[in-house]
Amino acid sequence: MERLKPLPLLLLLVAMGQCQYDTCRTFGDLEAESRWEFAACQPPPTNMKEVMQIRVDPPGVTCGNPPERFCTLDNPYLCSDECDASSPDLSHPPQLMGDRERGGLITYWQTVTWSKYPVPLLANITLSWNKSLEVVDDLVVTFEYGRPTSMVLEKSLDKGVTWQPYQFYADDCMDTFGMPPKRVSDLAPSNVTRVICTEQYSRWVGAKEEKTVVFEVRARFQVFTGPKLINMDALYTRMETTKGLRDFFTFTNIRLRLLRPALGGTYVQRDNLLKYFYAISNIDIPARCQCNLHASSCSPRDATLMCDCEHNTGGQDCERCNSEFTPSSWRPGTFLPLPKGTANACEAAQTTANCECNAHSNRCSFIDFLNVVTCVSCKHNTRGNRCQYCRLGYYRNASLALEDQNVCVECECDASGSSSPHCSQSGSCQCKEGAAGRRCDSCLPGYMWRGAGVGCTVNVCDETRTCQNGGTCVDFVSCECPKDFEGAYCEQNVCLKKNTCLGDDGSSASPVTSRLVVLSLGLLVFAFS
Ligand SMILES: *[C@@H]1O[C@H](CO)[C@@H](O)[C@H](O)[C@H]1NC(C)=O
Ligand SMILES: *[C@@H]1O[C@H](CO)[C@@H](O)[C@H](O)[C@H]1NC(C)=O
Ligand SMILES: *[C@@H]1O[C@H](CO)[C@@H](O)[C@H](O)[C@H]1NC(C)=O
Ligand SMILES: *[C@@H]1O[C@H](CO)[C@@H](O)[C@H](O)[C@H]1NC(C)=O
Ligand SMILES: [Ca+2]
Repeated sequence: MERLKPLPLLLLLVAMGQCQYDTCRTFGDLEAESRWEFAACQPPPTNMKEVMQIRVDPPGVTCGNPPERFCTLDNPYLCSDECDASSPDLSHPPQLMGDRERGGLITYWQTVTWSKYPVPLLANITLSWNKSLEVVDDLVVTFEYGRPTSMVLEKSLDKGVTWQPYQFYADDCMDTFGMPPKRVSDLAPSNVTRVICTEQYSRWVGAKEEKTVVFEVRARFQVFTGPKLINMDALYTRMETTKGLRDFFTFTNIRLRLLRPALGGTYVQRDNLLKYFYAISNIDIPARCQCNLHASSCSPRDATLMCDCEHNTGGQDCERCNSEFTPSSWRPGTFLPLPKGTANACEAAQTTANCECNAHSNRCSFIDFLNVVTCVSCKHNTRGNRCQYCRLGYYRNASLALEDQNVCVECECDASGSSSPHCSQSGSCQCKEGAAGRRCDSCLPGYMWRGAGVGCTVNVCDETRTCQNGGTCVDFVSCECPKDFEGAYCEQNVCLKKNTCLGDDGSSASPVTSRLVVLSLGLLVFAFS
């Protein structure tokens, strides 16, 4: 890997600010060789206890108001300790669960004692960030004076609106929660997100021996990566492809429901209830901001953590496109292909307009609440919100691509022969009676084109509707009859009508005509033939 000198580095930084780039990169110093390190975009992990809001329920469960003496399980007869909320040295407020301890001094939150036994001694500790986070290592809760006999770890994904159990803890899982005891090491890739009850952190081993209750994240990762977390790529691939896996490690709030304090390995002793209480000195939450793989940092703004979104995304979790980008082009970034991932940047409205609008418009407008794009001013005789249809009076040339400039062909329906200027998808115009052809510019048999404004009219006489008795069809409109005949088809013999035929030679009457006359005049005429 080539060492980057100061000038190229500066250029790269400038370039980064201007261009879209596919990956987040940091300038790493690995084995004394400085180089760019490419990785999927995610903020570095931090201990989120530094920025958590702590709420303890019920109100008044914190000791010291009024001041109270307490004993310990290790030595229940030495009860010289006192909790007094009004004294800085003797108070144990909730924020001591998240403080930085200095000089080896352990500071802790502590509850009232179980003096109201047998009413259960319950306490809820709710930790809130108002931001979705992704846990990256074990959550560790440190209990002074013994770990609870039973408790539930819960989480919320929606800022505290709904909650779900994360893990159950009891010295007897079956007895307390009706669940068989499990360990995370029992889990396989197929059920790594199963909510289990564990007895590992609740059995009495002495108050000073084991102080921690752990939610094992590392061991769950190891199901995919192997025991030394070497194959992180396998984890990232799983994160991409296994539904619900990322959600499992994501939360906005964590709640500890403390259900029963440490009992010292025996039954509750009613004669000394001052030794039963909860005390927590520390809660470690190693996590990172969940930014949908679109940010490499996360910072507090107005006391709320916000992702510093890249890739034209915005919002607290980079969960949408910035306003000048096409909303529907939003995708989360991905870890794949490993190791750099794909940015899936939001697309600019101008560049997407061309493909969203089938190359017939370069302007879109967005209807935000419908999350749809509508193309503006479709050209090339197209219409529709994606310019995907032909304007009325045009039809699609099916042998051309939708993006072709000539895709819409004018119907050219003949104004005289058509009843509408619009045509069907195949280009057929709607013809008036007697008209025919795709454009309705010709006539059916028996009809005659009469020119603009008229179109086709039915023939009065033609080859099938012949003029009789030697009459001539003039312009398909009328029969011109010989002397002595009249009627539309010259079918009437004038002398017959006037009874003047005897004086004529009748030479023009052919046998055919005679028979036709027979048909029309009946028995009276029959006598003449
Ligand atoms: C703790 O929270 C649960 C809801 O998860 C609620 O039902 C319960 O009453 C709370 N307990 C206390 C002591 O506030
Ligand atoms: C929580 O975060 C949202 C931003 O997503 C912000 O609008 C809101 O004010 C925050 N609420 C509190 C209580 O800080
Ligand atoms: C998880 O799956 C493995 C293998 O399929 C099985 O042996 C184990 O019992 C399961 N664990 C739980 C908690 O269901
Ligand atoms: C449709 O497009 C093809 C290919 O360019 C062309 O040959 C044909 O004439 C077009 N048809 C119409 C009706 O314009
Ligand atoms: Ca502390």
